[in-house]
Formats: sequence, C-alpha cells, structure tokens
Amino acid sequence: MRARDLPPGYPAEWREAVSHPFLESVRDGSLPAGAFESWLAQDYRFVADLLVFQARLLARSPRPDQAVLAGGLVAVEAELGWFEEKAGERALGLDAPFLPATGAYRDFLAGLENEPYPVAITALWALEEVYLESWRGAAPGHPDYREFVEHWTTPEFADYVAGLEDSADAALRDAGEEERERAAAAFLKVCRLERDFWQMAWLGGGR
Ligand code: HMH
Repeated sequence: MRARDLPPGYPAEWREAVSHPFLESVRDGSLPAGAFESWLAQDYRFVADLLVFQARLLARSPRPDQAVLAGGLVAVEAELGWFEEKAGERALGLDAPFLPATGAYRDFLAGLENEPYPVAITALWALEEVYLESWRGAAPGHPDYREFVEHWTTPEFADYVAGLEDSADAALRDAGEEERERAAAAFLKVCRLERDFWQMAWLGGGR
C-alpha cells in the first residue's frame, strides 16, 4: 500500500474532504464573513494541537524522517504566528471556544500518539494532502481570501507534503498487515474530520 493509493481507494470520502461549498465560496467570494472568521479561529485551535502532535511524532520518528518533520514543526509554529497576524488585521479574537469538529480533531490527534508510527505519519500526510488539494480547488481565490489560498498552494508546501508522502510510504512498506489496515482507517477518519471541519465553518457563517 502506498499513500497516494488511498484517495482513489476511497473516492467518495476523499471528495467530501477536499470539496465543499465553503471552498467554492472562497473562490468566488460569496462566503459570508462569519464563516471565514469561524474557520480562522477554529483552524488556529487546530494548528496549535497539530504542533503538539508533530512535536511528539518527531520525537519517535526514524532518522530519515527527522528533516521533513523538524521542518514541518518549525513551519507550523510560524503558521501560528501568521494566524495571529491575520486575525489582528481582521480585528478577530483567537480565543473562540472549541467547536465540536475541532474538539473531535483534537481527540483524534491525541489518540494517534498511541498508534504505531506508520499510522500516525499516514494521518499527518493525509491531513496536509487534504489542505493542498482543497485550497488548490479554491484557487486563485477571491481577493479577500487569496493570501490564504496562496499559503497552502505554494511549491514549498507541495514539496513538504511530497516529503511526508515519502515518509509514509517508507513506513507503510515496512508495516505489517494490521498496521496498514489501521493506517487506512486513520486516512478515512481524516477525510471525515476534514469534511466536518468545513461544514462547521460553513455553519459558523449562519447558513
Ligand atoms: C482542519 N486540516 C485542518 N487545518 C489545517 N490547517 C490543516 C489540515 C493543514 O495544516
């Protein structure tokens, strides 16, 4: 099993993770302001949890994966600062309470700490691949949101996701059948969590 075989293996779940009216509205500008702000505040919460997850994953990663994971950790910390800046520009507080989809994602990330490495690295690759694909679908994006589209569609981000894919592939190659099954299940769970996250943001706009 290779990481890149997972999306075509679960086409319906993948499609729902990477396409949503939220993203279409980012593209054409029809998004209600409240939806974007709800997404921003919740994603800031998510990224803070992701940083903790990645730090712990780095600590147990095999030597060949340390460069990509250490780079990702630094990038995620910088991303928190970037969110703070963007929220400041929009006069938006970042202390919003966790909404259910964000809390469910937090629980999932915490649970991955008890999963074998191949499962956790596959999940990390999957959630970043979802973001790459989702924001590519929203490109170039309405001017109000364009910098967010650009943030997750840069060649550097694509390279990072490709590096994670290589790490996931190496781990899956050495994994046993049960670990591979758990990795596929984690991929599916990421798809559902991502779908629910877009939906949460969309409803946050009052729709
Ligand atoms: C919900 N999934 C979600 N937010 C993100 N920022 C990413 C993935 C990618 O880092």
